[in-house]
Amino acid sequence: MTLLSKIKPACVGFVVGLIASVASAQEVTLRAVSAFGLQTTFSRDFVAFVERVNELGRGLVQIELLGGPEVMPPFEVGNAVASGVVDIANVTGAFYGNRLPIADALKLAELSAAEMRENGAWAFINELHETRMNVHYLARTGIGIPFHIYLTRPIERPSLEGLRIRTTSVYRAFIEAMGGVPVQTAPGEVYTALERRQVEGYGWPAQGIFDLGWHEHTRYRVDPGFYNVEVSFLVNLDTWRRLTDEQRNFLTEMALWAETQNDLNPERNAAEYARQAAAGIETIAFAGEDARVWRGTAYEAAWAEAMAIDREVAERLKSLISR
Ligand code: 173
Repeated sequence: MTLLSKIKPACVGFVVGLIASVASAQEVTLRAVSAFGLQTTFSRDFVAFVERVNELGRGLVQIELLGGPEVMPPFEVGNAVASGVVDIANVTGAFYGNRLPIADALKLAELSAAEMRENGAWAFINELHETRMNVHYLARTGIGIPFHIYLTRPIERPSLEGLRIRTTSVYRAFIEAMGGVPVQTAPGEVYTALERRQVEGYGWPAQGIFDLGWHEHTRYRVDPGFYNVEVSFLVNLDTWRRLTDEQRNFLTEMALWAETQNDLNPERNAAEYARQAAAGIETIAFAGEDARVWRGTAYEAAWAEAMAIDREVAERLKSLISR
């Protein structure tokens, strides 16, 4: 053993102890980004969370929200929070498939956030994020909001044969199973893709199509919706470990508060559907067997994709997040 390797552990212990004691005495400021525009629907719960943290966390934890897609491309946000370029992020699994492909399957959850925390699903999801992506899984929002396919031309039956549909990993397997052609874009590119007629439709949740003006180019929404929106708060794991117990507990408490916002989603969905109807967007409402095929195919295609990504993890996830 060299002299250096003998003294190093002692030094590291001393320095770590020093940082921890400083941290306990000082307020820490976390740098945050959102994968969605700060003025738009899927940043709303995160912005409210940040405001609450900054109000109630004085002297303990503050969050500096740097911005949305104008400061970082949405598909880069996972890399940034995993590597510690930022400390905390508001992002969806579909945007960090490069880091943790199975995270896209979180859209298949049928339970409330509280139920998932209770039955071990949250612990498993957190373990996947901590061990495979170096992030702590802090909160899940979007539960209670289904996804839909929106179109510029009508369909008569549950088929997307020959249609180019804007996608992310959320809708890709479903669109393909329905005979459509998926075209991947970030949300910021949907308007232009519609305007230039590069796509005849797009996948998006029940809420938010007015945020970036897409209603101007949307004629139809297909019902029923499918899956459950998943937008989560991730904390860089090294940052998380450097915090004191008090800081971690406080952030967890704030995360639980953020998850109570999910209860507002049925009401928010209803308001959004009414607004779509008022804007002249017609509903193509499949019923009976057609509805069963539409929704059933969405779930079958997505679970098959999850099983192909990682069968063992997908099976366990399925048992934990299904009703
Ligand atoms: O961009 C998307 O359509 C997408 O994947 C998504 C996921 C969660 C919320 C909103 C959009």
